[in-house]
Amino acid sequence: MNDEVDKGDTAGSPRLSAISGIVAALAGVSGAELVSIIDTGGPSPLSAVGDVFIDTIGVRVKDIAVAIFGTNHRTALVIAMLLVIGALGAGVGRLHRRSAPRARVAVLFVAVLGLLAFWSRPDATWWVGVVSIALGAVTSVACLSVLSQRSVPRPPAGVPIPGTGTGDRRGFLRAATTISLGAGAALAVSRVARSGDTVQVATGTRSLPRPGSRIDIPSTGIDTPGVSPYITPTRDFYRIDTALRVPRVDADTWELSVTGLVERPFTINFDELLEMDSVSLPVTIACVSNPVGGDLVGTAEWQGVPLRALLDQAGVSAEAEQIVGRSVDRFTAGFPLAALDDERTAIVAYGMNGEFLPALHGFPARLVVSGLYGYVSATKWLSQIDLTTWDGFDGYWVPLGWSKEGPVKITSRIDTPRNRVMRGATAIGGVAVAPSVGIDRVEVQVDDGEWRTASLGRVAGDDTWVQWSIDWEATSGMHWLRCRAVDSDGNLQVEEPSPVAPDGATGWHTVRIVVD
Ligand SMILES: Nc1nc2c(c(=O)[nH]1)N[C@H]1C(S)=C(S)[C@@H](COP(=O)(O)O)O[C@H]1N2
Ligand SMILES: [Mo]
Repeated sequence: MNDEVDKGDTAGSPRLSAISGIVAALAGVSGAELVSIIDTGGPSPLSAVGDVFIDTIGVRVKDIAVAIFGTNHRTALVIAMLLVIGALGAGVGRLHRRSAPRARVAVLFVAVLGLLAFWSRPDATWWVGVVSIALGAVTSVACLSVLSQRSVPRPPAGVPIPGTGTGDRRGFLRAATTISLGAGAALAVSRVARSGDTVQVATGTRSLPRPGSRIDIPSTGIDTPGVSPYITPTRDFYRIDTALRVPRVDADTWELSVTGLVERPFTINFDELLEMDSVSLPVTIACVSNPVGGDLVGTAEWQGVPLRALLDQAGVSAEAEQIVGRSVDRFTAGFPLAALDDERTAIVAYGMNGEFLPALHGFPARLVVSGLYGYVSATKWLSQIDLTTWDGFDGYWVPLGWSKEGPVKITSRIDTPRNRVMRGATAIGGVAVAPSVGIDRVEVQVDDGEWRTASLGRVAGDDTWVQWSIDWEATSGMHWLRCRAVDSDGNLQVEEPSPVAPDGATGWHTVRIVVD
């Protein structure tokens, strides 16, 4: 079992060298991540590299990630980065086996690249990058030499001493495990130190103003267990964005400007926005990446200023055709000005479910537009509303192959049952979405049976999804349940399945249920 170690190879086996390299790389990266928390307001080395990747080569990240992971491209990116770090580490480890100085040069090279990425971030403090990445590199080199010492078997001194190889392997394993655990702990600490970024926001002494008009949340009358609540609690609300690190915007210095094809461009600060007449109402928003039956959709009670009011204040020019939202993190999303013609709900929101927006959902302000997918409309960390012609600008996702217009498609989802139920009287239930139009009815089919019409919950208006439920006398065995919705204009949800790209998935949600 000690074949490799005992081959008389004085430099340790290639496999152990590669492992040493991977462990040393992880130690270096987590060391750098840990040190960088001296400035939680700035980037971490890993997030900086990820951001650079997204800004430059990562143009297809969303497509790839949707293909591999379904929806979450940030997870995909982090996993990809870890794989790359591991591969680089393995390479450096093997290089170290032949030449320790060369391995050190390789580490230095990677560190310099990391530093350049770090410095390229607008909110980076230059010396934090130097200190954290230098310490990370030193950690990595130190771990490399510790591990390589332990991966070299003692030279056979005439008579092989039984167990020697094992002892070496044990020493190596112990060191590698200790370092890996330390690296894991360092990563965990740095994540915790930065986790405040994702929820806390400094709202100063401000409190949410009283909305000038409010649409109250009805009691929907659907209490079927397992059906999604009408209002999605903020902590359960889906999150999609390209931000590896959630922008932390200072409410005291934040400004929103309305620019472009307007007669009177202007800029307001947070307090001025809060002073404007506001509305509060529930609106469902959805992600274009939501697969059939998926949960990248939610309904919150949004409070904010109608986009119309801000546009009227600026005086939209006749040539304007597109409203582009720009974010402090350079994300952009654009939709037709004509989308507002039918009094569609479109607000610059600063409140979500009775509180200021959490950082994750766009503090201090974001756009919420009923009936348009988030990628063309729902700009978080909003800093600018820019009016242009339709051809004058393409939002972030458009050049990446996503449709320029993104109306939300009619969808319906079975929330319950999802796997097994007991035989007898039960209920099938879920939600259906056609925001800004509204749902007329939801129909349910069991196996090849008749389509039956479900009862619908009460809604606050056409801007939200609707809960639905229908009784079912479940008989033993396996069953297929399907649902489909019809919107208030009489359009039936599309049966033909299509993928999320380029403009949203279609197909009737079907679940297989085992009845005991
Ligand atoms: N600044 C910024 N805003 C953004 C995005 C983004 O990547 N960056 N993603 C959009 C997309 S694709 C969606 S679906 C919604 C999601 O909003 P939520 O995370 O609050 O659910 O935000 C939109 N606003
Ligand atoms: Mo999205």
